[in-house]
Amino acid sequence: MLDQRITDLLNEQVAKEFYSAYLYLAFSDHYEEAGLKGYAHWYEIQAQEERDHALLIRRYLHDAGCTVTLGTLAAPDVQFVDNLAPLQAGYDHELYITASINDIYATAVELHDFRTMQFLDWFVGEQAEEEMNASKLISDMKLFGDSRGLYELDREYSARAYAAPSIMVAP
Ligand code: OFO
Repeated sequence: MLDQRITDLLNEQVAKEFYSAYLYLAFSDHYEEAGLKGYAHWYEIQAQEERDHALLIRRYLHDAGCTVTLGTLAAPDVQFVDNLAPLQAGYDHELYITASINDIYATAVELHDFRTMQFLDWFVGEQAEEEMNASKLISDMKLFGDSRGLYELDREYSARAYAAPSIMVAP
């Protein structure tokens, strides 16, 4: 069993990860409707990854003998003024998720919950990667986002392949 504080924070994180998936699906819808199918695809894959993160935490809670409590998801705000806006919102969202993971980690340190610290190590690395990816999406669009460049970037993002998280055990 885990400390109730950790259990509560991890349950909240499950909802945040599912919300991330929901948010990125909204981004995907925006790009689909704007005719940018590569970006739409990229965010569909990102939504899959976020769902995986939620499931990993859910599995960790179950395996630790804790109760899983699913929270309520809000509808994402999808009023984007241009094609750059979702990318900027995505970067801000990743910073928020990183802070959330760090808060759980800090609580685990305080409680000497080494098991949860070890579990969260993968998420710490994943957040670093996701912040970097989100930042690159922005700089690429700013640098190359004229009509021809945007066409090429869209083609590039259409090639993203889904890969399950390395710590996810195949069913
Ligand atoms: Fe769940 O990885 Fe980012 O948000």
